[in-house]
Amino acid sequence: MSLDQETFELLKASVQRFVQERLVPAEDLVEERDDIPEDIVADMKELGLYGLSIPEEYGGIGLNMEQECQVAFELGQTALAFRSLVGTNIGIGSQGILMDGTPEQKENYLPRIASGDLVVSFALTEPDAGSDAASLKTRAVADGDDYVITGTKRFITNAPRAGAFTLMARTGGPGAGGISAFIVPAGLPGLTLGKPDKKMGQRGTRTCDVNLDEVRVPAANIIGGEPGKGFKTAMKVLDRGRLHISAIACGMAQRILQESIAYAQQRKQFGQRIGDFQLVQAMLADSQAELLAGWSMVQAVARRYDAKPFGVHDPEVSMQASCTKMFTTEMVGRVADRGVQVHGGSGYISEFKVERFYRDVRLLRLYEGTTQIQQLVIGKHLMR
Ligand code: COS
Repeated sequence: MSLDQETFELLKASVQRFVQERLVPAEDLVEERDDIPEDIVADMKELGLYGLSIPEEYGGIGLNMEQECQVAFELGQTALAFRSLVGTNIGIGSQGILMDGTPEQKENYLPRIASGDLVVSFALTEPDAGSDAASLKTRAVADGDDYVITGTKRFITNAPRAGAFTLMARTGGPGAGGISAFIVPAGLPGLTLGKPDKKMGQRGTRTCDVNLDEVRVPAANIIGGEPGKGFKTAMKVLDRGRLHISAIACGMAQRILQESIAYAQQRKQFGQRIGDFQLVQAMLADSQAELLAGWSMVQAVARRYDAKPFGVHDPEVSMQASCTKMFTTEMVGRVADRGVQVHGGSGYISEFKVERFYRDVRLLRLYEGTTQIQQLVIGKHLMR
């Protein structure tokens, strides 16, 4: 699956324009309101952003991973809340259904996910199960043709907007083999949302707990129809998500570098532009070189991802996706830190965008697997 090159270039150019002309000017409003204005949500739907990765037969745009990363790079160049809004439909919320869903589940959900009429969230993390995802406690107990689900899911991105959740729950014994992935529609009796999380950054991104108190879900909503496969589905989804996040990290590094260069070009000290001082140039040079390294990794690994059969676990590609997520998200942290440094005292003042981006990028090293989890995936693969 991929979009032909000519159409893809047109799409990329319109996303670039949209980011620069529509999203960048709205950044302060999003920061202030901690929400994305509905007219922008509507424009994002109109542009097809919710359906970037969904095949054309289900009404999406049908990008392959390499193309998705290029678009994600563009979306990464503005407040990360905009990307987050569409991110779960493009990635972690939808891909389990696309990879492992039954034909009926795909027909039923993917067209609405692609159009953005249905927002779908990914619910894996729990109060006591984060990095150790296989230890999750949410229970799904078989009862006739249904399962009755009880538990709490934590930090669920887009939960307040979600119409459905790709939700992992335990149908069997302990460990990974006892986990199943369910499609859980929002609004079922017993499903309630916690209060909005107050976060360090990424204002405008909505996250909260999802509480399930004996929520009755048809057995037909198990992704793929067969219990016990949910952990693998979640891991495959995260492999893909980790590449997407890597592209976002590179986009944001590009934006911070641009902000830093612009500042270094206009700010004068000791009678000249600070960018003419070699110590400032060294910071810019380090950021540029690391960004190039990270972006080269993303593109190379995304191509390898596309070369394997879709939805099939290739441990080598998983390991490379972890390398890429580890490197790029740590890289953007360093780029943001240098960005603040180049801005001097102004970098600590919220009027300048780098102050906000510095906080925003901190999350990239945490979600979809911390840096330490990526190290474990890489290390375990090397020691097989
Ligand atoms: N794709 C498909 N299957 C995978 C996989 C992948 N990327 N990684 C592991 N598996 C399979 C394994 O092959 C194994 O299958 P078998 O039992 O048939 O051999 C099964 O899943 C269990 O794997 P493993 O034993 O490696 O699981 P662990 O419990 O050791 O967990 C980590 C592995 C730590 C890597 C996993 O729990 C993880 O990624 N944690 C972080 C979770 C995360 O990113 N959370 C963020 C929440 S979303 S914002």
